[in-house]
Amino acid sequence: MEEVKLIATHQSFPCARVEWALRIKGVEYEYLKEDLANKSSLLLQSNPVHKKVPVLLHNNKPIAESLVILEYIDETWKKNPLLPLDPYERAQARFWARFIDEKCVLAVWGATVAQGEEKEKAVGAALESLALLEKEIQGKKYFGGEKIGYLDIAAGCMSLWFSVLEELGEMELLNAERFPSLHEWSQNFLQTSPVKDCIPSRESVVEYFSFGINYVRSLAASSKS
Ligand SMILES: N[C@@H](CCC(=O)N[C@@H](CS)C(=O)NCC(=O)O)C(=O)O
Repeated sequence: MEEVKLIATHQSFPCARVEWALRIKGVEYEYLKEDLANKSSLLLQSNPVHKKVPVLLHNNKPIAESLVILEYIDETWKKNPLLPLDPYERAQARFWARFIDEKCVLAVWGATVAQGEEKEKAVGAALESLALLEKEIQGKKYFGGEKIGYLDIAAGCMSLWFSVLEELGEMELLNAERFPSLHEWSQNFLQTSPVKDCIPSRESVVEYFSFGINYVRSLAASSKS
């Protein structure tokens, strides 16, 4: 009898990625809620390198890093494939997923916390990253075609989470005029199962990010004074 456990927090999009993938595959799992302010010894032992959630425990073997976990899930449970079957398309999906984590997320976070004269430049950098993704989704319902797949799951942060960052950072990024295809994708994505059944409330994400934004801004202010 196999055992699947997920160490996670509800407001985190890397954790949501793993939950969506497990649900698409129909894998039952136990949710181990982590308190990031007081990390459990299970988390510290399971992810000693980064000490971050999510961590998937499959028969007590830990796997960390959400994109790595998605590939593990896809290779372990074959039903409802997440990555495309064609090797070139698989490589492309992995390329864009890394782009989202390494460029887009950082650029949007940078634009959110930026203040004063740095704001315009930071928002410009975020828009540049998003424009590249707009080209990728044009003409498609989902990045994965007719169904959500690996890249849609990776891009899930662009739905609720980026929208909250836009609100808190007092900026408009992903609106329908500027990025019609990405905007439509985001609306479709939020309506799709299992996303709609497994997503944190907007209020809880606002609270979660507000803490981090205030912290980063206060560090920036004290380094200037
Ligand atoms: N690249 C990692 C990022 C994971 C990550 O940043 N997790 C955050 C929650 S969203 C965390 O555990 N933060 C705790 C910390 O930094 O101490 C992934 O995709 O899994």
